[in-house]
Amino acid sequence: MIEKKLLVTGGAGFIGSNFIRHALLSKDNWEIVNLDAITYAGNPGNFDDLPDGLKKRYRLIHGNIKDKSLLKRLFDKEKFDVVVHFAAESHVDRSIVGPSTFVETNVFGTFTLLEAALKSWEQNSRPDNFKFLHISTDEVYGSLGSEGYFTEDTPYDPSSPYSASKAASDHFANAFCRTYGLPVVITNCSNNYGPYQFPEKLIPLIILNIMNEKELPVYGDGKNIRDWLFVIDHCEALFRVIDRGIPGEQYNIGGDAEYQNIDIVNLLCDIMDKKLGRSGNSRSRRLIKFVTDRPGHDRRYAIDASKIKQELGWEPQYDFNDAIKDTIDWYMGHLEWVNSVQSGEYRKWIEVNYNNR
Ligand code: NAD
Ligand code: TDX
Repeated sequence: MIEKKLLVTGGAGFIGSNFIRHALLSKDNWEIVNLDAITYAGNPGNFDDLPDGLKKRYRLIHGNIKDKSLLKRLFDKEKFDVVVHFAAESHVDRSIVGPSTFVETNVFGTFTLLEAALKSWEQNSRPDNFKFLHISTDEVYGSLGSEGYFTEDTPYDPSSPYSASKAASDHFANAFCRTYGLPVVITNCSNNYGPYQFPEKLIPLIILNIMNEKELPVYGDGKNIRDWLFVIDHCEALFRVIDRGIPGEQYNIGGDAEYQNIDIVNLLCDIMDKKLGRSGNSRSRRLIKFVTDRPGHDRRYAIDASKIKQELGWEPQYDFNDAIKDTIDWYMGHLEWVNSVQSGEYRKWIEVNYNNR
């Protein structure tokens, strides 16, 4: 019997499709409707290999979170228990080249979705079990120096148009909770890695460039630090928040796995060289190229995840050194997926972002 009906937005993207896949496999009483605009980052085929039995509890609706009348029809027809809002423009470099879509999708889109959810929640007599889960990022907190961690009380201080748009959407999500009582929970997660990540992001980009013996672009001095979390650990944290998260609360999620970018790139080179039989002069480290830094590049992110650990009992299960090897294997074993996402649009982006660095 279906116990929860979820509206997942952006479920054809990296984290959303891992979330849906993991939910269909491990929560047999959840039904999922995926609303996704299928931008360059969305791949409806990410679920093709799932057994038909699981896919009976899944539907894709190709549509935009900015489409007010579509949202009204959807919320009127379906009685969702939970909204999990992933849909966003998510790449910092793209937000530097073209910030306006980030405002449109991340700010206006989130606002439109919040309004539709609020109307539906009120029309259905404000059901107690309803929850709106807004997926945000640690980037809203800005940059850390060499010490300290982001807690839920760290003031927002976004640096890029991407993080500014996510911060604005978090403020609207909070405001809908405080002003109208909509049961909103916000999560702020650190950098994810794993299967199905669009190869504009550091880890899949470097894996594919190593495979194809292309330059490995490292921004600035390569010493910027990110706190990496395997995507399934993020999904498990979100399951806890759906089950037990308190409306009005915010939860930081992170992997306690801080690495400098250059160390990640070196590690990927070394692991892959063993697989590809490269040594001596053909070692992949020869491909590393330090390029012009990203403007406004945050130096360090590091999450203090003690609140979600203590209050909701979540702990990351995947060790970075193991899960990064599985991630490499996934990309090397899914070249068809890789080819399908490296469309003309992708090649255009690589040219725009890297040609004059
Ligand atoms: P992604 O870019 O891989 O996927 C985004 C998805 O949203 C795509 O399927 C795209 O088609 C869809 N989408 C974009 N605009 C839309 C619109 N207007 N209407 C409907 N669908 C639309 O992103 P991701 O990396 O999976 O990130 C998902 C969420 O998690 C984002 O909100 C992001 O800010 C947040 N987040 C990401 C990370 C990370 O490391 N990737 C870390 C923390 C938080
Ligand atoms: O070619 C590159 N070279 C490079 O040195 C790219 C693409 C990135 N980098 C650096 C920039 C960052 O310091 O690597 C680090 C990671 O970069 P990204 O993969 O672009 O991620 P980041 O900017 O940290 O943001 C990611 O984590 C937080 C996601 O893209 C966001 O959606 C999420 O909110």
